[in-house]
Amino acid sequence: MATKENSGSTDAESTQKTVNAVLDAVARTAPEVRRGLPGRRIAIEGKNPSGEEQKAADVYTDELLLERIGSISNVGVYASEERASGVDVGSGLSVCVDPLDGSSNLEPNAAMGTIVAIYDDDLPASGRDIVAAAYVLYGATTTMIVARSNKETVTEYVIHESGDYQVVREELTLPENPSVYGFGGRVPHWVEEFEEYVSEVESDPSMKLRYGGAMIGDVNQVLTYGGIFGYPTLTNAPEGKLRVQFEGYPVGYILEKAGGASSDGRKSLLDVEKDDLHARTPVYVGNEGLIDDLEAALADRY
Ligand code: P6P
Repeated sequence: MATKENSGSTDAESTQKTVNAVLDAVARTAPEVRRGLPGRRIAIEGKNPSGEEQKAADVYTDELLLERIGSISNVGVYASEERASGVDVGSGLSVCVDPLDGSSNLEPNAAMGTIVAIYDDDLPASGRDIVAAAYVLYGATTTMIVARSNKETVTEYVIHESGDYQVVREELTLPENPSVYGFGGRVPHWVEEFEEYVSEVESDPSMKLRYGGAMIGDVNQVLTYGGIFGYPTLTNAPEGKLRVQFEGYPVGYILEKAGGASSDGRKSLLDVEKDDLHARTPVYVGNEGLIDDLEAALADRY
């Protein structure tokens, strides 16, 4: 495990160099991930640390990314949703990965993603320790969205079969007029105040449902069209389903950088504090107005 003095010792320049190397490794590995999917739809023995079924594709992607990211200098720890604890790979930054977010979408051949969060501190880190967050979306094409601490805007790349990648959208910001919404969890398990909020959203004729079952695909719809995605607090799971370190922080960071907002129902996702690497949190991201309305709707609960 990287020690505090190590993880805090990287200066700004070496931090950005390491961030570039990690993002380059993730982009260049994406085509290999994609090529390895067809033969790996099967579930394997065992569960991930969150108690979820693991697919061969999850393990394959995780092992590829550990090998590529773990060999980058100034990366101290590689942690993943598929591993109980971080792997000590040297000293420096901490990299958290959800290797194949939405892998249950493999069988129906729907969108999936790889999520990366890079922290300049020990794990479990704070959302305010993020120095870069990114996600690869395996859709009709393969794209990568990147937000960095040293840049005020979000960049979208397309990744080619060769692993080369190029910018397709610079200064990506959420459209001002939102038009899509998508919320996870079973409706009978939504809390009453959330159900009322969703009815309000649904009554807006400009809003339409977009929910694909993989957060990255759904968040990318919000980033493209404006709107809100949420995996809410549930009556049978008050902390929701999504993991803070691997999903909540990085997606919250990206959406806030793109001019939107994030929340756990009360405050920015980046201010959620948990002391367990695999802790969960309710996740809501999207246009500021929609997030403000959500927090007002849930205020009576907290
Ligand atoms: P449900 C995928 O398993 C995931 O972690 C997220 O990518 C996605 O938003 C959510 O779970 C989907 O959960 O309960 O709708 O299957």
